[in-house]
Formats: sequence, structure tokens, C-alpha cells
Amino acid sequence: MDKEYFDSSAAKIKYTPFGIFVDQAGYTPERRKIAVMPFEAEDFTVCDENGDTVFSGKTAYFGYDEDSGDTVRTADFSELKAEGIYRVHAGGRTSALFRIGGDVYDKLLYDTSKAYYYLRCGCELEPKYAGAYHHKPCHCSAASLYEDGSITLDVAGGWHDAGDYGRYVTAGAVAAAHLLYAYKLFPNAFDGLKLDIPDGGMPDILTEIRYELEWLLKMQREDGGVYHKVTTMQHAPFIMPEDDTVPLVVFPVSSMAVADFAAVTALASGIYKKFDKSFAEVLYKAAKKSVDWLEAHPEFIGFRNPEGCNTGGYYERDDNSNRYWAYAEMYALTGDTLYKDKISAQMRKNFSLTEFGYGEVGGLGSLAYLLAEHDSSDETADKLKNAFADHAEKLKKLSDKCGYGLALDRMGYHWGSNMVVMKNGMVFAVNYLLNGDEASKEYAANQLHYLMGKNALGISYVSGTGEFRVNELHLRPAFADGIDECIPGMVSGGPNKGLNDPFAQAAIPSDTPPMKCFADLAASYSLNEITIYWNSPAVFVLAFLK
Ligand code: 9MR
Ligand code: ZN
Repeated sequence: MDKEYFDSSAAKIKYTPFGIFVDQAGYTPERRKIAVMPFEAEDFTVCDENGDTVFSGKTAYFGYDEDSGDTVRTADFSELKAEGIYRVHAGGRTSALFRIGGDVYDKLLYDTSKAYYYLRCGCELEPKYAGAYHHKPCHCSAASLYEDGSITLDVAGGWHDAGDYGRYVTAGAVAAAHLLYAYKLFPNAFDGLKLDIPDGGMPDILTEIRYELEWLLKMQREDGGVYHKVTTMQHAPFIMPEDDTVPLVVFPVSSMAVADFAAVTALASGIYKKFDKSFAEVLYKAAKKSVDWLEAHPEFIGFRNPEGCNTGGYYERDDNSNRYWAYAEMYALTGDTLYKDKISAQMRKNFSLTEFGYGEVGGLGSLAYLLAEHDSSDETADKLKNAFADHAEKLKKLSDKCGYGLALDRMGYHWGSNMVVMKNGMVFAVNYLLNGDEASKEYAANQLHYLMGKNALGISYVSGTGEFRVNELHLRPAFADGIDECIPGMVSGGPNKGLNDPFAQAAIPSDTPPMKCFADLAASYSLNEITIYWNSPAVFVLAFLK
């Protein structure tokens, strides 16, 4: 892709100047604090901003860590609770700066949430809200139907999906759902959170999610079918969004899109009721229409990119988890036991009940069911709670055998592995909330620590936070705007053992251990892209930990 843009950057990979790896966003005072070092050293110290030693201790030998190929030691300074700015030192090496404080997640939650505003499509990003990253309205022209080019639709709005300018219903519904659940479960994290976006008369996070919901509503057909995506036929070059003016195409309905749409609009209806009754009603009617469409169309209608189109496919092999999620949200919203039967029927099919992915959405359905009213003898509820508990126990084992505390199995180091990392954080958070498992809280924090720098490359995978952090993200406006500092709050896809693009292959030897299969290169879409559904599980985990 666009090789000429990137040739110059391929040699520019930066490696961390630090030898000891910590969470560069910092630690809240009560949380465990463990630095990791891939070298021999018996003693370590923690120094404050003035270089004064405030803590000293002995390192612990962990041993060989398979995923990184490192033999590591850990330095536990959990007892240090005083607010301040610090570095860890050992064996002549140091860590990046980090903070201890009750408010360490404030900026990160702000940034990762504000990221959605920067991804808005179909409106101007005003300097007042976007600062240096402002740009003119983009992708506002009418789009034509792939199936009949003479029919045009207004589908302006929503968020750009990722580094590209496509807008995809399943991806958008799932990202919005992660954010809506973050709000629903942890409202205190958002009630006072001002995102510096146009005011919508409700908590800013809900205003921002509404921007996506309004677009989703435009993607629904009169009969309840929902179009799979709207994109150009080919990905745009690395230009600003307003300069991407080739025709927009609306692609056919898929049953995954219909189901995810029904689910997220039902979920949203329940949440927005408190702030805007008529919007909640619009959402409910839309959800109902699509869930009825699902009933009328029991067969799976998948999606394949037609010839000549190279934008995202978001293929799925079946729609089992999607339909489950839709019925569960309708049940949660209406209490109608009709949906309970449909949920049971769906549960007899084969899919995970605890996944929070963009394709496998069973975990969202389970969450909907568990948060809905049901009596204490409800067997389905027990089954779902146990499924989350089992999932969390498996993840704990993985975390315990990783030198960096990461709960990722080998298969997890694929394209967008950081989504898996944060989804695992979500499973821990849910297990804490629904099963009262205290230990899950610390495990969830550990997944965030990894994301923020406690990893084999010592890099913070979120733009704008951390002394050594990603900055060359595969994100069209961030490349085209000519501004050195990347738009903040963007979660990079992260290590990908598959090295699925030529730039990754050129930069990284194929025998590299999975946790090190990463480079901060704008060219590499399989390592360093961003997406709306990689940010959203991070927002969820941050809201939980805050
Ligand atoms: O996130 C998707 C990743 O899991 C897949 O491996 C990859 C290849 O199919 O596609 C990713 O999704 C991309 C989408 O199709 C278009 N927008 C950018 C997404 C991230 O690269
Ligand atoms: Zn746009």
C-alpha cells in the first residue's frame, strides 16, 4: 500500500532508551507496583524527581519468559504510596518516569475518550475543540447503493473506523457498546468528565457516543435491514479526510450488522432514557424493527467484499453470537420473556459467552442478561456468571506465567493484539463486578500496566502518554496533518506475530518473540494502526480502575 509514502520511514524505528519497564501512566497509591527488568541485578531503588532515593529493595528472579524471550526479574515497590514522580533504578539502568497518585488515570481516560471526537466524520473538527488537529467537514456527499447506483442515501456522520476512513456497522456497534457499558457500569468515572466537545446536554461521553448512534440509525433500511458498511471502493491515500472526495458506496445488508445494530440501539435506548426520552424512543423503535427483521430472516447473511473493493470486510462465519446479543439487549430493555426463549435457543448454538470482540460479541449479550432483572434461581444467570469466572481463571494462569503479568496466550499475538489485552481486562473487571472476585481487580490493572509500558519493548501503546510512547501511528489524518505530535489517546494495535504487511516484514525478523513483534511505524497497518474498537475496551478498563 502506498509504498512511496513510507520508504523513508521504514528505517526509523525507535527503541526505548530505558532498561526497566513500568506503567508510564503511573499507579494509584494502593495498587501493586511491579517493574520488570530483563537483566541481572540484586538491588533496586526508586528515586523521586530530585534524584533522592525514596525506596529500596531486592529484585526477585522470575525466570525465562517465553513470549518475550527474556529472562526477567521483578522489582516490587508496592509499599511506596506517596504521591510523586519517580524512576526505578537497578544495575546502572533506569525506567521511564511515572507518577503515583490518586488521579493517574484522569488524563488517560480523557484522552482515550476524546479520541472519538477526533475520529468524527461528516462534520468540521473546530479549532475550539480539536486544537491543532482541526479539519474541515469530510465525507458529507451522498453515498450510492452498491446494489443500485441510481439510489443515493445520506449516511454522513459517525466515526472513522480506524487509520482508514471507512465506517462499518458491526465495528461501530461494538465500539459504542463497550463505551455504553463503561458508562452504565462506572457512571462516576464519566459524570464529571468534560471532553471539550460540543455540548449535548448530557454527560460528554454520551454526547460522543450519540454521534455514532445517529449515524448507525442512518444505516438502517426501512424494512429493518442494516447496511454492512459505507466506504469508498478503495482505501484513500494518506490524505486529510476532507480531501478524500471519491464516491462513497453503501454495501449490502448483513445479518451481523442487523443484529449488532439491534443490540446497540436497544442498549442505548435504556441508557439515554434519562437524558432524552424522544431519542430513547427512536432507538427503541429502530431496535425493534431490526430484531423483527432478524425473526423474518433466520438465515445467516454474511458479507464478502465485492470485486474491486479493498476496504475492511469484517467477515464473520456465522451470526450466532450477534443474534444472541440482540435478543439479550431486547430482553434487558423490555423484560419481554419472548426474548428469553430466543436467548435459550441461541445459547444452544456454538459460540463463546464471554467474548467482547468486534465479531464474537457473546460477552456483550451475557452482560446484558446479567444486568437485567432476573430472580436469584435463574439458571441461565448462574451459567453466565460461571462462564465469566472460568474465563477469568484461565486468564489468571496465563498472567501468572508471564514475566510481564500479561494474560495473553500465544494465539493472542495477532493483528490488534492490544484489543485482546484490553478485552481480557474487561473479563477481569466483569468477574470482579459480578462474582465479587477481589483478585481480578489487580489482574485487570496488570493488563493496563502492560499496555502502558510494562512490556518487553518498554513502550506505551497509547499516543500522548508516557516518556517512551507510540507516535507514528497508522492513522491517515495524523500522518497528513504535518504535526509531529500524534493526536493523543489513540491505542495502537500492538505486537502481531503474523507480521501481516510488507513494512512489518521488512522491519522485524520472522523469528522475533511475539511480544517484540512490533514497531512504531506509520506504514505498518498490521502493527501500528488504531481502531475505534481497540480504544473502547481500554476506556472500559480505565473507567473500572479509576
Ligand atoms: O481489526 C481487524 C483485524 O483483526 C484483521 O486481522 C484485519 C485484517 O482483516 O482487519 C482489521 O480490521 C481493519 C478493517 O478491516 C478496516 N479498518 C482498519 C481495521 C484495522 O486494521
Ligand atoms: Zn470523514
